[in-house]
Amino acid sequence: MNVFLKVSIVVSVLVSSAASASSARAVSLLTNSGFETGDLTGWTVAGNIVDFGVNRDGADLSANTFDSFNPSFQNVRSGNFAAYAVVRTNPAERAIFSQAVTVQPDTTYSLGYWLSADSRTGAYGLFNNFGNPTISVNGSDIEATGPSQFDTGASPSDFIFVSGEYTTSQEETSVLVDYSIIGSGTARAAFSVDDFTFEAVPESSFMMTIPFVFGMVLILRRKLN
Ligand SMILES: [Ca+2]
Repeated sequence: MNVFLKVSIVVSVLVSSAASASSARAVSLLTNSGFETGDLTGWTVAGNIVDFGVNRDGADLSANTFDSFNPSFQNVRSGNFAAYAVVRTNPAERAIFSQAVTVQPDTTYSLGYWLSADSRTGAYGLFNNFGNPTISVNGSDIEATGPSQFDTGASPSDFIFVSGEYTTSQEETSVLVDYSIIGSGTARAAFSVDDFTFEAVPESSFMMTIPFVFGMVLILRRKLN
């Protein structure tokens, strides 16, 4: 085996192991993030809302929603359960799902939730159409992004992701996170929410492994020469 081939093999092994390390699934720091206890264990839900809770897929949510939207049902993205909230934008009725989270200082986290609506309406608007869902940490809003609108549907693939990022201070070891659900303009609609996230953004990106790989190549070349 020539020197070039040996170096190539070492590089490809290092690159593939680095790539698999950075793609490892991050762990959510939330309790009951997907509502698989079948209830709101771990969560505080506040806001001027008429109806919220946890259900299995397909449960009828039409009791407090606008007639034109009905029938409205619970949608579940993963597992057996998801939460729902009946809300509107004007007058504002927000459902605020909150948890205290233990964090590491000086660390960047990804915060988000999956949102869906299984009802008769074709689509709902978000972000400057009918309402802006927000995520806040210790009472201050962070910038949340997601699709500007989404289609209604009964499938797990009909959920859209609303998310933002937060970097803790040098001293921060605990934060209070509020995920606010809002939507549908002036009429009450039922929204399903599942798989809330609060997880560290991986630091070891592929780009950061490149200097390490080239350093190893230089060392190997010297040894092999
Ligand atoms: Ca779930």
